[in-house]
Parts: sequence; C-alpha cells; structure tokens
Amino acid sequence: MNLTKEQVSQLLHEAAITLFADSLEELPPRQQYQALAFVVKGLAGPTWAAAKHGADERGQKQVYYFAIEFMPGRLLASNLLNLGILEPVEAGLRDLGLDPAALYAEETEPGLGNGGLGRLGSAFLDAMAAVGIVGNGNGVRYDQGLFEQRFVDGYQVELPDDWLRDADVWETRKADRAVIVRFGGQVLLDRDRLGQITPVYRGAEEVFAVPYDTAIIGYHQPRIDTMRLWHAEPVPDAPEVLTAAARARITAITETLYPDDSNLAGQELRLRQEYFFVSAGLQSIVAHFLKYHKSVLQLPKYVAVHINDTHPALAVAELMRLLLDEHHLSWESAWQTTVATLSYTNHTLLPEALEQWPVDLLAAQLPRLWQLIQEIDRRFRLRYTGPFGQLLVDRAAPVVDGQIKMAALAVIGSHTVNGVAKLHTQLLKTQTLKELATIFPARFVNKTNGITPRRWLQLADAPLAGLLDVQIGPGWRTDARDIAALADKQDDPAVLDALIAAKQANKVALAGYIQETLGLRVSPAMIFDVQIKRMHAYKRQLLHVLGILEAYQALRAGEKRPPRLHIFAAKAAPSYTYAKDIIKLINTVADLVNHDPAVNGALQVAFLPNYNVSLAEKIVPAADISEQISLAGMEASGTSNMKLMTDGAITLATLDGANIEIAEAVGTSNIALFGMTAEEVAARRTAGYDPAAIAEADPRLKKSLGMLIDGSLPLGSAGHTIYESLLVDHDEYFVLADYASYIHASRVLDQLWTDPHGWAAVALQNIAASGRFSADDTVRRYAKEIWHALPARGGQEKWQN
Ligand code: 6GP
Repeated sequence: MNLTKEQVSQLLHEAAITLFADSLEELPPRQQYQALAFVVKGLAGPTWAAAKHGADERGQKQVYYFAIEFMPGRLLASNLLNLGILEPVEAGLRDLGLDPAALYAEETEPGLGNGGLGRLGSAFLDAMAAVGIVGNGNGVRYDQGLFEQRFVDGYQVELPDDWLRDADVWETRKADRAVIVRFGGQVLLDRDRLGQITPVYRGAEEVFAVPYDTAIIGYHQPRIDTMRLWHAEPVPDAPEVLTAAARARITAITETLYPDDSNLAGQELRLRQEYFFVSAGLQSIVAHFLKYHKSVLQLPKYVAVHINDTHPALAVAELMRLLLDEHHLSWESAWQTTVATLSYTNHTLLPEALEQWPVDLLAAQLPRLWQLIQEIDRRFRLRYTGPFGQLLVDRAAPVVDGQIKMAALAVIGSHTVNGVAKLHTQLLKTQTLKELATIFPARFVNKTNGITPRRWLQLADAPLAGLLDVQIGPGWRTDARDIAALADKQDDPAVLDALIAAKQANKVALAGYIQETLGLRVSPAMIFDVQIKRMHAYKRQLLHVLGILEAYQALRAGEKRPPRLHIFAAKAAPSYTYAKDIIKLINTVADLVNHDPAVNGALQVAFLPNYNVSLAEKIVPAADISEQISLAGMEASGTSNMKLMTDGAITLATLDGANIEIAEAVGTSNIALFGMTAEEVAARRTAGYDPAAIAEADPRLKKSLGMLIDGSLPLGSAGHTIYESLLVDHDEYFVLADYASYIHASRVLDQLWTDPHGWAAVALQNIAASGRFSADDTVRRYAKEIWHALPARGGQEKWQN
C-alpha cells in the first residue's frame, strides 16, 4: 500500500475531528492512538471487504481455527508493518511531534488467554494471512481478560483486566450475523411417518451469540483474514421476559477467561463457554457455506475446522447435530463429513489438563449432544471391540465411568491429530493417547510449533533486524528461512561486534524499563538470564532459584563470576497456591540479593510483574540466556524458546519439547543442555528417588534449601511448603535430580561469557538456525498435510497497489 507522510497527517487530523470533535494536538495520547488505529482500520477496510467474498468466489478452501484463547498482542504496529506503511506513518507522526512508540504503548493488549496456547493461535492467524491461507479464528470475546498481576509484599495480587474500558478500535460488532445457541431443557425425538427424526426442544435456554470480527492483516499480502470472537447476550425481543438472574446466567458465559473450575458451578460455566463458541462458530460456518454450495456433503472440500486443544472438541458432536438434525444426512454420511472436516491438535500431556466432563453435567446442559455422544461411543465400541479387544477399547472410548473424555472424542471425530513437537507427538502416541494411536495409527502426525518473526524480530528487535538487512539483505523479512545465510558470518569480527552492539541497545532499553518498574538499577553489561513463561511446578522456576542461591553463596564466599541479572516474568493461576508460593520465593530472593552489598553488581534478580505479550516484546530482544528447564517429558513444545533463540539468546535447556529440535537445528555445541531425558525421568520414577540424599551430599544445595526455612528468607508458610515439596514429598518434578547438571551447564555459559566474540558467534548461530521455527512454515505444513488448503500459488502473490 502506498501512503505519503503528508497523507498520514491529513488522515489523522480528520480522524481526530470525526471521533473526538477535537484537534489532534489537543487530544491525550490514548485518543491520539485511537485516531491512528481508526485510520489504519479504514485503510485496511476495502481489502478486508474484498477478501471476504474473494475466497468463496474463487472456491478456495477456508480454514477455521477454533480456540478458546487468543493472545494477539497489541495490533497497531503489527498492522502498520503488515500493510507496508510502517515507515511513512512513523515519519508522519514524528513530523507532527508525536512519538510512535509512545502511541503504540497506549493500546490495551487483549489478554484473552493464559499463555502458550493462545499466543500460538494468534501467531498462526498472522502466519496464515501472511502465506495466503484463507484463515479464520473462532473464539470467545471475554469481557475481562486474564488478570492484571501486581506484587504486594512479594505476593501475587490479581486485579481485573478491564480491557474494553476504552473500547477496542480493531473489533467490529456484527449483530446481523448473530446466531442462537441452546442450553438445557429437554429434547424429545419426533419420528415422522418416513422415519425421519426431528428433535423437539422443550424449556431450553436460548443465548444470543454475537460475533465481533477483527482483521488479521497478512504481511504485504493483498488479502486479509478474520478473527471472529463471540459474545453472549440475551436474545433481543424474546417472547419471555427474563429475570435478572437468567440474564446474568447468559452474560456470565463470556464474562471471564477460565473461571475457577475447582467447583461444580465453575465447571458448568466452562462447559457452557466451550459449547457456546463451538456451536456459534459451526452454525455460522455451515450457513455461510450453503450460500455458495448446494450440499453439506461438500463441506470438507471447502472447509477445514481445526480443534485447538480439547476445549472445542464438542465440535465433533455439534457438527453431527447440524448435519443430522438440520440437514437430514444419514448417520454414516454425517459421520464421514464430520471426520473429513475436523482435525485436532493436542497441546499438553499434563494429566490435570486433559479434560473430562461428568456425564450428569453435560447431559443437563447439552441434552441433544449427550444423545449423540452416546451414539458415537456405542458405534465406536461396536466397530473396534472385535479387532482390538474389550480392554483397549474401554481405555480408548469417549464415555467411561460416568465421564466424557474430550481428547478421545476429538481423536475419534478428526481425520488427523497432531502434537506440537517431535517428542510430544511421540509421547502422545506411546503414552497419553496410546490406545487411540493403536486403533488409528495413521491419524497421528507431528507439527512442531512456530513463532512469527515479524513480531519478534522485525518489530520487537529493530537493532537486530537492521543488522540482518545489512549483512544478508532484506529477503529474510518475507522468508525467514533466508536467515540461515547469517551462519557464514560467524568468523567476521565486525559482524560479531555489530551483534554485540545490537544486543546491548536492547539491554539498555530493558534496563531502563526495570529501573522504571522495580526501581532497580541494573547494568546492561551483566548477563541477562531470562525465564519467561507461566508459573508452574513442571517448568521449574524453582530450579532457577536454586541456581541463584548457589551463585549467591559462591559470591559471598569470594568466588569471581561474570555478573548476572536473572529476569523472571510469569503469572500463576489464581487458585494455584504452590505456584504463588514460588512467586513469593523469587521476590524474596530478589530482595535479599539486590540489597546485599557483598554480591551487588555481580548478582541481581528482577521479577517483572504482569507478564503478557507486550512485556515479552521488551524482554526477549534483551536476553542473553534463555532458560528452558522444564522436567523432560512435560513441556509439550514451548515457544518462548523459539522467540529467544530468534533474537540471539543462548538456550540453557533440558531435552524437552521443542528444545530437542532447537538443539538439532543449532548443533549441540551452540546450546547448553543438561539434565535427564524423558526416558531417564520415566525410569527414575519407577526406580524411586531420594532427594534428601542429594541435598545431604551437596553442601551448597543443602544450605540453599535450609534458607527456605531458617529465617534467612522471610517467606512465611511458602518456605515450608516448598521445602517439604522437595524433601518430604519426593520432589515430583525432579528439581534436585537435575540440580548438579544444571549448575554445571550454567557455569559453562559463565565461561563462554568471558570471550565476547565466542559468545556472539554462538548467538549468531542461534539466530541463523531460527528460521525453521517460523510459524509461516508451520502453517504451510498444516495447510499441506492436514487442512489441504495450501493456496494455489503458495501464497507468494505480492501486494498490489
Ligand atoms: C501450551 C504448552 O504448555 C506449550 O508447551 C506449547 O508450546 C503451547 O501450548 C503451544 O502449543 N499448552 C497450553 O498453553 C495449554 O493450555 C492445554 O494446553
């Protein structure tokens, strides 16, 4: 798209008048941001409108990505970049005396997810648009995003995230496309004389599902995809007047992300959320499809629906319902059509995250779906008990012991199932979903995750992006695989110096942010050692803390070590008290080391509050070390590992998730690996393990653990809880088992740091090897091998003015 800075100025002034009846100069920064976003939305509008019909008219297959979470991050800069107008707009803003970065920072990030799952969904939407796949997100428009995190006395405090307070400029409410979703009541099956069955609903609760659409602009592409999020409202003009309680029950569906499901009411709400966006999405897809095609039998030829983790797995039964009840297909044709349309990705091996619903709950909320799930279960058992035996089929079936197993439903109702890293897919096939993989071996494939280099490199890391342009030309901006060309420069001292300078610039910026946020003065000359991800026992932030306490003791004993700043950012789920105890621990350790003159300048800890996409954009480019230290066999893939590598951090990692493929890509001499493999962990679990003996044998470790309970760290009950989890409750996540090799690997990095060019050469190899983790490639593989929706010209068409 062509735009001059003069046009930018004119459009902005007009928008200020239109929106706020005030001149641009008079507006507060928040409104200046809104005016700019409004201009950008307008610029994208015609292409978006054309794209909506284009795909249908060309008969191009569309992908619908169903996910209960999306984390798009701030959109303004990303949209400008993708439209190809970042430079003129920034120049125009500067001419007007406005700071582009300050305006971008005015945007409220939609925190409609908890972490990796939601961020991956958004990266995939961005990537699909970039490679020319007609992609649509389908999710939930929560009134409140994930909580805003603050620390009070070192403890996490959760504040509501009222992200819509100032309205979201990017979304468009499409009230005319609303559909009705039904819950509860009774369903009777009416059979007419020809044997056709029609369900009759009595006393069902009707919910109005209103879509809000956001444009997903493809990088330098002439077309735009859509993220559609559904909002729950009472049906307007309904014949019955609803009580306040009935209205509240409806609006609760899209009020908050992830209600506390430790009680039945929370579980019920979660189930209602899941069905709500699945039913609304599928109803609107089928209705739209039939505007262009005659028969629903053609659905799989033109539509792929992807189930992102099990939260949308009810899609299997809901699509059956639509095909049977509303389009009157036979069971066999409906089933064939359903399976050929759906595919499923699993994102976790954690047992507590594998969803199951009590039959009573589901049957009460979704009586018609319960009938269909029973029939799916009955036919599954009938078909496979002969060949595979009762025992195996009982383990694989969707309905077992009064519970409905969503992963089983998803696998049975999909044509393809994938894990998100090689190891993860392997573990799915051999452990978690072993029985289903025995029955459907050909269904299981791997698709390792990816990240978008546009956000993490082009936007977040301008110094490195500029360096790449100079050293290898700008081709990498369209095809991340081109970054590989950087590998040849590893012996060029000028390139290594430039790389060090680029990293330094990012570290200076982050140091400023740390000072501003925590009041902590840090030196950009330190090693920036980063762990950013959800707070969870399996991710082992605790191991990192024990490493800090080891260094603390070493420094106090007079050892010399390169100065290191440990940076954490993480939210703990509000009801996960153990994770919250670890937050308290990190903040308390930070307090100790940051105030001890004996180590000051050599060891510091910064725990930045309120981790989200925007904060990650500040931290990732400034990282020297990327801590990926989960217990092997527990992290499905990880994606912060990929982002940090792309921006030139060296990975300190266990052989878990995608770390294994990162090691393959970069070579084992360019990554610091440590710890047990997944197989060794499994063997150790069986053999038994004595953490107390390990602690006893290592004086420093023993001292660190003692600090948890001897008053040197004022931790309250958190210290005892953590101490006992490690030494009394058998250290479920094998923190102590991997401790010695973790310290060793970390010390190897200390050694490397003393040789700046040696360090930079390793960082350079990491950047050069990161191209294969581009989400563009990942979605191309999904499109080719799962969705069968690769664009005809490989998505290589260029922007037309
Ligand atoms: C996460 C996995 O924990 C992470 O390893 C992976 O990189 C990410 O998904 C994207 O695939 N899983 C979730 O966030 C989750 O909620 C149900 O899984």
